[in-house]
Amino acid sequence: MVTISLDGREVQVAEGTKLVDAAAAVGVAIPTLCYLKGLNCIGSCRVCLVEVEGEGLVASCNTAVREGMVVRTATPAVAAARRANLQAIMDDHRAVCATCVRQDTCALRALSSTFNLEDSSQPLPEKGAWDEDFPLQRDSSKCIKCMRCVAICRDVQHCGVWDFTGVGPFMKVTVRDGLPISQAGCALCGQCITHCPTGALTARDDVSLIMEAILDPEVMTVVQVAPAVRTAWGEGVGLSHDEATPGRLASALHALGFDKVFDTDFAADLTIMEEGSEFVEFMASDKPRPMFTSCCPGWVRFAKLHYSDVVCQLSSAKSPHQMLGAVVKNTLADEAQAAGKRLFCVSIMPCVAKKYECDVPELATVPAGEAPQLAAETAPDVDAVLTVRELDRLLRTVGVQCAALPEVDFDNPLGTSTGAATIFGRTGGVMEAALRSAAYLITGENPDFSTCDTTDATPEVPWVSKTLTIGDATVRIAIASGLENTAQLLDALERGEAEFDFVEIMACPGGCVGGGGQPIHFNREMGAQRADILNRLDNAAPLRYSHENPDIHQLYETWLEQPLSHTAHEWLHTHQED
Ligand code: HC1
Ligand code: SF4
Repeated sequence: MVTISLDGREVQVAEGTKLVDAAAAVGVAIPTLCYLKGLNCIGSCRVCLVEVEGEGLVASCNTAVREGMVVRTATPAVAAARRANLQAIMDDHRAVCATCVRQDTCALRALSSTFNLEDSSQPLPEKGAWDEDFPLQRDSSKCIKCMRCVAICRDVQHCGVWDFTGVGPFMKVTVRDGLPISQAGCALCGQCITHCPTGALTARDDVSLIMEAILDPEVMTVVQVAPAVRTAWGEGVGLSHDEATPGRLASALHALGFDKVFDTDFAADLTIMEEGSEFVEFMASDKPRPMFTSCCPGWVRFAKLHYSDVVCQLSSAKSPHQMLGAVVKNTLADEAQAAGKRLFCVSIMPCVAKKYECDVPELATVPAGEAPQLAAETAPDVDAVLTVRELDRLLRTVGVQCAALPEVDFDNPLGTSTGAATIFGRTGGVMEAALRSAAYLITGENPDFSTCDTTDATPEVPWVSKTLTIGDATVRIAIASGLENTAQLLDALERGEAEFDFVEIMACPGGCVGGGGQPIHFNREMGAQRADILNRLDNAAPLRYSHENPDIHQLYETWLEQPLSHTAHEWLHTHQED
């Protein structure tokens, strides 16, 4: 341990601790913009300046404690220097706060009022050219060159999409090698968006598409919400985690005017039936190990762009929201037609890559005579995807008083789900849900929950692994979240240093609870808090095994026969060659 004096207090912290963290440990919050603990400690914005006796002003994010250091964080000289640095940043930022989607979560805006900054007297930078159809949007005129996107994309997500050119005042953050963003290897995880301190990086806004559909009397709008949405949607509309229940979320979606409000959790149970059955067949085959989960589109896109050799080992099961879209388009077509309407499916997702996934051609249901209800030869299962941030903005725009809403059930028959489905939204959850049902399929008995427990999976470790005995079978599993962790796991598999039968990958650290479409916080504990909510919902659920969902049985009886049937393949599995 090292002892320093901080604002006259004696503070003891571990060797190597940065001054900014030593101060935080005793409740002294030093303002920062470019800093990301353990990731981006470059001292470039110089907003975190503090005074060190004998040294003058230093950036507290890249200065480690030394024995006997005397540090002052709150003096007029420190404040004046921080303000001057902030003003220089503001002078080069197109501060159009009134219309910026990040106005409530912009770190620069929050500091600008604290430090009483002035509007820039210089010509505002121009917004650079960008592909407006791409789900990830960038406005370079709002970039403050903090390099957080560069660090997160390179070091946590293994994609290295962002780079910079020039130095000093001429420095610019760019897409690597001057490539168009669509060709730069972006997995669309959205982590650069949630780690950007300003409005420079955002997700494509699709709210107007949904408003048009809701207002069109000839459209039957169907909405579904992902597992991880229920943990976070209240954050952007002023509800506590306790107030923001799934029942109030269903109510809020009705208040927005959606005709049917379904739950992606239903389809997560369906995914387990299909993927669990696929896994049981896979275990009896001599196919190359492992089989990878395929429900995370950021991971699937990453595999296609960066590790194409493993694409053939992905489960062919579509992701739950695509499955639900296919079920809706096939089973509600007659009802919509009788009402003289066309179906429009909307998914509310904690994810940016889902905006891309719903446009992937090989995920569309191909009727080929099997599904004559569909008017078109091929039609998207899901017509539009909104992030949780867009949902929250829509609720605020429409003026839905969420706190006053009653709690209601999701509509049926596509609204019933089990606890197994709920935990899809955190790292390890898909694996755990699949094992609960795969064990039943193999042994005819439900396994003990502790056998399948994956709550030790965290974003911090490259992967967690276990070897389970299920009946006569030995099953080696691994779980990774975050794409750098994923890359390390794939490299170990490639080198023969690890061997598994079934691997779950989630692109975002911690899984969908930390998704790139979730409300933005600079509190890195938030992902774990949201995961706890999912675990609590699972523990409290009356049904906790996907194969016990009665409405899933009904769906098979009425439409699909059994898992992996011909119709199940038509509706619920990808039709890709690669
Ligand atoms: Fe996910 Fe999924 S768990 S991918 O992480 O398989 O986004 O929540 O919706 O579809 O169910 C995201 C979450 C989500 C799908 C499910
Ligand atoms: Fe990198 Fe993910 Fe951002 Fe794409 S979305 S640039 S992969 S951090």
